[in-house]
Amino acid sequence: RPARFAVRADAAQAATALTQDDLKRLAAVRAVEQVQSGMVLGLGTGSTAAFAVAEIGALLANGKLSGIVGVPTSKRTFEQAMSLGIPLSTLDDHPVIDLAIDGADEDCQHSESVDPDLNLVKGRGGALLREKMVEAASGKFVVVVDETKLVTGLGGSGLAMPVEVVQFCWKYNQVRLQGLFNEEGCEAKLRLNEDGKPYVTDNSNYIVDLYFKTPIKDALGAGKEIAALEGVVEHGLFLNMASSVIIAGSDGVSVKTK
Ligand code: ABF
Repeated sequence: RPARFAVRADAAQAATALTQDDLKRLAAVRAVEQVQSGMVLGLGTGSTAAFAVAEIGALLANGKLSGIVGVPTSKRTFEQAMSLGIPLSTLDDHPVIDLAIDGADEDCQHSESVDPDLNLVKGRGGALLREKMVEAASGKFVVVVDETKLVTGLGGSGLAMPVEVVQFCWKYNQVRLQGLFNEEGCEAKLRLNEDGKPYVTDNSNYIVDLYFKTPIKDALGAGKEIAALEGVVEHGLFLNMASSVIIAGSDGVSVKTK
């Protein structure tokens, strides 16, 4: 299926000596330009998405936006949005979302010049399940990242690809996940807090992080195999879900669109 690929580098945004936080804010603010009064919004999680939530809160406070309803993707985002006075709801009450804005851990640049993958790894912040539910329910899902998130193949950063599993017999699933990707030199590790206790998600589950040594060969196939394991709740491969990715870098802001 041929895909149209649009990159818009905005020279006016080009800047030097911007911090990573500046870049995150630039991407987030650009995404919020798509928000219109009356929209139901998916509110992402993480430091980049938090800039978008803050911007939405500011626009509501100064009257430039109204009638917004936000559906948060984590308890953290719920707290932030509440503190900003953003009216909130749930997927139960608002199952159709107009626009979701969220960050990512990896944005795949695999075949950038021909076909934008817009495939992502998400969930290092631990919110992957609610993020995937909310973003799958969104008519438009805009991803905001700084340039450090760009990779040439998912899993290629050497950092975690998270899998949320039920607590019951989590080791059983750790071993099965390890077994799926042994040949790819993957290590499956239970995510721990600083105190050495297991990290518990907002949904009372554990996370097994998969560390690949090289990019995942077949991300679509890998996602299907992981999801087929009983006791796996969700995984952090967000494939073919994003409508666009806004990338802020030292050369400016660019937008990849399907
Ligand atoms: C969420 O926040 C997660 O899916 C992802 O793990 C994380 C990215 O955080 P940050 O913007 O702080 O890098 O979007």
